[in-house]
Amino acid sequence: MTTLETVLNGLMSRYKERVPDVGAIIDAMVTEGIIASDADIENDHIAFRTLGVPHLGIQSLEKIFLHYGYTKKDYYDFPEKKLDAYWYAPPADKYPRIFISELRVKDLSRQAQDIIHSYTGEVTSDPVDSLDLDNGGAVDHFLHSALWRTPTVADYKTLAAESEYAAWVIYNRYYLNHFTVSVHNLKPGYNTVADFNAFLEKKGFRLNDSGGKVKTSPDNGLAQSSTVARMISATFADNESIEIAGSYVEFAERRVLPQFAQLPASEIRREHRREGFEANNADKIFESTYSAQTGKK
Ligand code: OOG
Ligand code: NI
Repeated sequence: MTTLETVLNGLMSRYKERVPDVGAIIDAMVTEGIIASDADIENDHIAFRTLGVPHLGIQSLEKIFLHYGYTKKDYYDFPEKKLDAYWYAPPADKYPRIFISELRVKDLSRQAQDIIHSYTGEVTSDPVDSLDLDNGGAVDHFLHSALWRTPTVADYKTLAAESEYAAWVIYNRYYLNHFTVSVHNLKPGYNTVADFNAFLEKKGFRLNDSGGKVKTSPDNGLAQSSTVARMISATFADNESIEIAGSYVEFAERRVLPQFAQLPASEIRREHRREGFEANNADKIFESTYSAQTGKK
């Protein structure tokens, strides 16, 4: 196994343990006869959230994946949510793309900034710089260990009132935010996001409906949907426990580009389909962990 595979497998196994919908969706796909096993699922991309503070944020986390051969691609701006994001193309088609976002902490209120800095101030140098990136076990451990003390419920709630993204990261850190089932190579009846959504809802999964259940790019090339993150019981400082949003699952359909429309289906590969992401789709997908979605009945 390559170092990258060790790191990706580690991310997926913790994520599966924490997000019951992952196993439940895979099981439903097997039962429905869509796939034979989870090995048949193409992972379109995985996503991380970060805080834009000294020594952390995108500039720190991205070093891990750049080291494994990922290439930094387009920038996306989310003015209302105060986020920056980039996507990264993998070194080979068998690996997922990566989407990393970052909160513009400087744009928050003084109070929210002070809360965030009281935690992230414990990090006094870039932790990725002292990691041996060729040691997959060490990187896996890093991605799943605390960089700052466990937050208090009060701080979590104050942050959530201003930025649900900030609250999510202060507790969940680099836990995988989602993985993404690529639907366009599945069998007919399931190979569009609209059809796959119908299957998911029939099986009882709840979809994020912010901006509609199917989010489509203006060029019509990229359609996405996502489940609503389930609430998980989280232990905070002083052993206080409350329910907070965990992670979710996303679904993506990358349509064949117009210039390749004449290619026979058997010749269609990744490079013939719509690449990258779409800020308007992403803006709504972020809300899969927001209370407006998780709190809906
Ligand atoms: C990421 C939301 C955006 C996409 O594919 O556009 C996204 C997040 O919730 O952190 O995943
Ligand atoms: Ni995504």
